[in-house]
Amino acid sequence: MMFLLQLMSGSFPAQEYIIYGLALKTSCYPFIYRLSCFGLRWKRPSSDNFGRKTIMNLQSPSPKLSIIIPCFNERDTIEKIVAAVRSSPIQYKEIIVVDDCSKDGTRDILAGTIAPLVDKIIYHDHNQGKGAALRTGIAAATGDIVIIQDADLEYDPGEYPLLLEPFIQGKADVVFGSRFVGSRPAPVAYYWHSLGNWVLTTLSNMFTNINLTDMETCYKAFRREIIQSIQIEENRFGFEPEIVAKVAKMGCRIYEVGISYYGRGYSEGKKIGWKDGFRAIYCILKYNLCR
Ligand SMILES: Nc1nc2c(ncn2[C@@H]2O[C@H](COP(=O)(O)OP(=O)(O)O)[C@@H](O)[C@H]2O)c(=O)[nH]1
Ligand SMILES: [Mg+2]
Repeated sequence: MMFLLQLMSGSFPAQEYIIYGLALKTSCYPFIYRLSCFGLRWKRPSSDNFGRKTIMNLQSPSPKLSIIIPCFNERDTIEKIVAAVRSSPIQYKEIIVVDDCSKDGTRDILAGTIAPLVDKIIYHDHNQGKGAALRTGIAAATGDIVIIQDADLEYDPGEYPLLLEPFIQGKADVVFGSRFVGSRPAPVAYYWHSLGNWVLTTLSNMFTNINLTDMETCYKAFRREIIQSIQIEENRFGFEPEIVAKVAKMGCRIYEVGISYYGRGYSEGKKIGWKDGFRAIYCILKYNLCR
């Protein structure tokens, strides 16, 4: 209001302000330029980096979905999650379980009741981490779309159609399921986990220049040729920021859809911990600035 009154009365030194503004803008340019040289991306992700042919293929109403289940000591949930994946409303699917040298009896369950229900079970001979298990599983995938499905019961395979929709419409190369958008009923989650996730997502967004709401989500789906063209370097949970940085750098068309989340506690087998949070920060810096 003061600004308008001053302007109307002629007492507002408009020219001076414009000159100050221009000077400030000009002096900022070298700083912004230096930041962009340092690896930050200021341009919008492009949509033309991938061939029209593959985009056309995915306009099929029933693409084949490869579901990769990394699994480590999940004897209480592995049968339930495989049953839920089996009965998810997707016509063509391939289920690949990668066991990362479980020691709690999960291997016996996999070899017994699970084997007839899935397409492949791959066994690691020593424990390497979720990222390493995904590297193995993704290399074996043959579907049009690849999705990651944890072996716990935190995410609902009944929601795969939500994640597939942007692919089927030919709009997306990568789709993330976000636990923080949408209006579906959801049980409350740990506050400190949510806050940690927000910090990591925000930091990742600052470097990738894409506005995700849930960088750490398990539900990440990709066109197969995209995820198979990426060399996954992180063996553990650093996979999440690594893959986000890499698909952002590739200029993939990334979509987010709201999904449900039924978080589990450490007493129920949760393995990700605070050390993984520090590793995530390191990975955000490494894969955005140093590549
Ligand atoms: N292959 C493999 N999977 C793991 C390992 N640690 C955890 N996982 C799997 O990664 C998934 C996510 O683990 P979780 O502790 O629930 O972490 P969050 O869901 O990301 O919070 C589950 O399917 C675990 O079985 C590991 O060392 N190797
Ligand atoms: Mg989990």
